[in-house]
Amino acid sequence: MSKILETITSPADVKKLTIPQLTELAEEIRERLILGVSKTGGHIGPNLGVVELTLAMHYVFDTPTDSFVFDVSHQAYVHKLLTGREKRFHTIRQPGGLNGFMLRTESEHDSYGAGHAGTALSAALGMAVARDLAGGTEHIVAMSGDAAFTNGISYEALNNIAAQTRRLIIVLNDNAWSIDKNVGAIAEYFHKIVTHPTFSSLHDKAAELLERFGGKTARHVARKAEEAAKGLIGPGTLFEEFGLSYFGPIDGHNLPLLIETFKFLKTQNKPVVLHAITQKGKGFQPAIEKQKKFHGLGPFDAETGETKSAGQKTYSEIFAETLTKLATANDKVVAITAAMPNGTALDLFRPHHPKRYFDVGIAEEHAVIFAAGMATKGYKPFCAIYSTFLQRAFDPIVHDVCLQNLPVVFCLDRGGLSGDDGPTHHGLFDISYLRGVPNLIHMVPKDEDELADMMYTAMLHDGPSAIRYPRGTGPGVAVKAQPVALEIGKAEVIRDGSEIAVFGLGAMLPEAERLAEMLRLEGFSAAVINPRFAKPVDRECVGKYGARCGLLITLEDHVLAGGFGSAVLETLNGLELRVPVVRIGWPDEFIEHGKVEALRTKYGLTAEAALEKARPHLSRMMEQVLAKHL
Ligand SMILES: Cc1ncc(C[n+]2csc(CCOP(=O)(O)OP(=O)(O)O)c2C)c(N)n1
Repeated sequence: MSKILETITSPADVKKLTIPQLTELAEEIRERLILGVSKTGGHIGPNLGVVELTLAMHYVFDTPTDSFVFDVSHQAYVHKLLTGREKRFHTIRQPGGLNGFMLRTESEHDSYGAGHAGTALSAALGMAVARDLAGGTEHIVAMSGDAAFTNGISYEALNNIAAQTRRLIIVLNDNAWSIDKNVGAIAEYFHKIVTHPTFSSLHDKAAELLERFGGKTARHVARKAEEAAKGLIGPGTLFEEFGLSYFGPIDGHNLPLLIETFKFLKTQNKPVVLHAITQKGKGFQPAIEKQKKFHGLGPFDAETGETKSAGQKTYSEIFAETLTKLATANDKVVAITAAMPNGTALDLFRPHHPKRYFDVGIAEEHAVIFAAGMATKGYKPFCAIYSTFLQRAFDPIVHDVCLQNLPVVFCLDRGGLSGDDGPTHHGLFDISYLRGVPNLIHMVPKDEDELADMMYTAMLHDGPSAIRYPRGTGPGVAVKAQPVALEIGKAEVIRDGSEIAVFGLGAMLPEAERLAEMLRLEGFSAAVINPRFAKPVDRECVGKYGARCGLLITLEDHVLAGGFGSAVLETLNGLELRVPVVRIGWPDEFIEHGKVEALRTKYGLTAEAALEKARPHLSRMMEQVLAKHL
C-alpha cells in the first residue's frame, strides 16, 4: 500500500506532508525498498537505515537548488524514490533501468555521482566553494557513513573545510557498520561518543522534550549536545579540532528531531557536522540479523530474506581457500583487505590465520603501502582489492611496491565487467594501468585451478605481481591438491593452428575456443592460446604465430586502450612483424550497468562479433590461397 509514496512526484510533495504523514511515508518507503530490492537485488541494508534522514533532508532542503552529495551513493535509493523516480524504481540495476548509484545524467537531483567511498566531503566542499565564489546562497549537504571516515580522503577534505567555506553541512550516518563491522580507532571513537552517558541522556531527553514543546527544544538539545561533546574528549571532538561545529549524536530515525535539527543547521554560518545514529537494515529483521549479507546482495525472499545458494564456488572463494592453504604451509603469507572481507571472501581465511589477516578499512592506498612495509620485513602480503578500487592506489603501487621491487601480490577481484553495479565498479582498466609499471608481472587465469597456480607462482616470485580474476563463478574446474609454479611469461597453447592464432585472455578463453571452431568451419586452421600473462607477454609465442599466421585475434574482458591486445601489437612491433591483429575488448567509453552477457553482445565481445570484425582479413586470406592455387 504505497498511498502516500505514489503521490510524491518531486521533493516539493514531501514538504506538503504533516509529521504523521511523513511517518507513514517512511513505512511505505521501507515496504517499497524491501519488495523492490528483493526482486532486483541491491543495497537494501544501507537504504533502510537512511529513510528518515533522507526524508528529513528533502523536507528541509530544496534540491536541485540545494545539493546532496552521498558518499558511495549506494544509500541513495530513498532519494531516488523521492525525486520523481518512484515509477521506475523496479528497474533499478536492471538493463536500461535506473543505476544503483547517484548519476548526474539520471536526474537533476543527483548532483554528484559516486560508487567509490570517501569522495563526498571533497566534492561537497568543491561545490560549497564554487557557490561562495559565485555569490550563491544554496545549501550543500554531504552524507557520509561512519566507514567513509576510515578513508584518507575524508580527512584531506576535513583538513580543508574550515579554511575554505563557512557554510557546509555534513551528516555522519553512523550505523557502526562498513560492509563488515567497521574497524579501527575511528570506529572506536564514534562508539565512545555514542555510548557516552551524557549523550545517551541528551538523546532521550531530545525526543521527550520535542514531543512536549516542539522545535525550539530540539535546537536547545542540539546545542547542549555540542557543549557536552566539548567536555568529552579533551577540548572538543575530533571534528571541532578541524574547525567544524559538531552536533549530536542524535537518533537518525526520529523524524521530527531530524527536521528541527536540519532547520537549525541551515541557519548556521559555519561548517557543521551532524552525527546521526542509525540502524542499518531498520524495519527488516533478516537485514538486522545479517548485516553483512544485506549490505548488498542479489534477489532475496521479501518475507524471510532467504537467497538461493550459488552452488558452485566463486573465484573469490577459490582465492581465499587457496590463500589459506598457502598460509598454512608458509608462515610469511599474510592477507590484507580494504574493508572487503566479504566481497573478497577473505572472511573464509580469517578464522584459520587470524593473526595474519588485516582489514585496514576503506583505505586502498594505505593497504598497499602497509603491504610494502610488511614485505620489507620478509613477509609475503596478498592484497585482495577489487580491480576498480585498486585504481585508488596507483601511486603506492608504483612508488612503494614496484620501484622497490617488493614482493607484494595484488589479487584483483572483479577484474572485468562487473555487470549490474555499473561503470563505477567495472574492473576494466587494470591491465592498462599496471602494464606500464616496471618490475610488475600481471597474470590472468583461465579457470579456478590456474588461479591457484598463479597464486603459488606469485608466492614464489621475488617481486611484485598482480592476478586479475572475474566476479562470480568460473568454468568450475577442480583445484588440484598441490598447485604448480608457472613459468613466468609463458603462454599455454591450447590448440595449435597454422593460419590464424586466437588469444583468449582469462575469462575470454571459451569465446576464443568458440571462435576457433567457427573459423575451422569456414576452412581456417586456427590456434587457440591461453596467454596467462598480460605482462610479460610471451614474446616467443607471439613471434612464432605472428610469423606463421596471416591473422592474430585477441580477446579480453578489458578496455582495448592499453590492454592485452595492445601489448601483443607492441610485441609484434618490437619483433618487426607486420601481421594484422584484430582486437576484441571494451571500447573507449564508460560501459553502463546491465547483464554481462547482454553487454558483451551489445559491445561485440563475442565470437560472432570477432568473426565479423575479422571478415575482411578472412576474405583477403582466402583470395591469397586461391591465387596460389590458380
Ligand atoms: C574505494 C572503495 N572501497 C571499497 C568500497 C566498497 N564499499 C561499498 S560501501 C562500503 C561500506 C560503506 O560503509 P559506510 O560508509 O559506513 O555506509 P553504510 O553502508 O554503512 O551505510 C564499502 C567498503 C567502495 N565503494 N569504495
